[in-house]
Amino acid sequence: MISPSNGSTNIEADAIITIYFDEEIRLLNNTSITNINVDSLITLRDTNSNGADIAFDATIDIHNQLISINLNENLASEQTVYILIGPSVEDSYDNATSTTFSVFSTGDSIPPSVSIDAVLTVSEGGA
Ligand SMILES: [Ca+2]
Ligand SMILES: [Ca+2]
Repeated sequence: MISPSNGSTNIEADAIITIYFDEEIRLLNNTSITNINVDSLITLRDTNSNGADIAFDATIDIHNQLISINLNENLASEQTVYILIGPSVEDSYDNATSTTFSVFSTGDSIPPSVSIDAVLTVSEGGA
């Protein structure tokens, strides 16, 4: 289960993305997931699966159930983000997960710009 969920909007620019599993997970070859190798399990891109990579550092909790993805930089205003975790992890009974993805977007964090139009009024008449 990925948070923000697929289709979410108005996500904070500095959001921490999480992927939660309802049981302990490990790599398919039965080795443990670490704060180092967890990074390679996750695809995080701008806009869609073909977008530019978004830099992050992921960690996994001591229960091996919650992956937290810390973004190196805040997301942009109204940015669309694509995150995917492939069928690369399994539970302790060798049941591999299926591919899970989420596409969400950040809110508008840019204040409205103000423009003032000066209207030149020409007064008629005069001396
Ligand atoms: Ca296995
Ligand atoms: Ca990491």
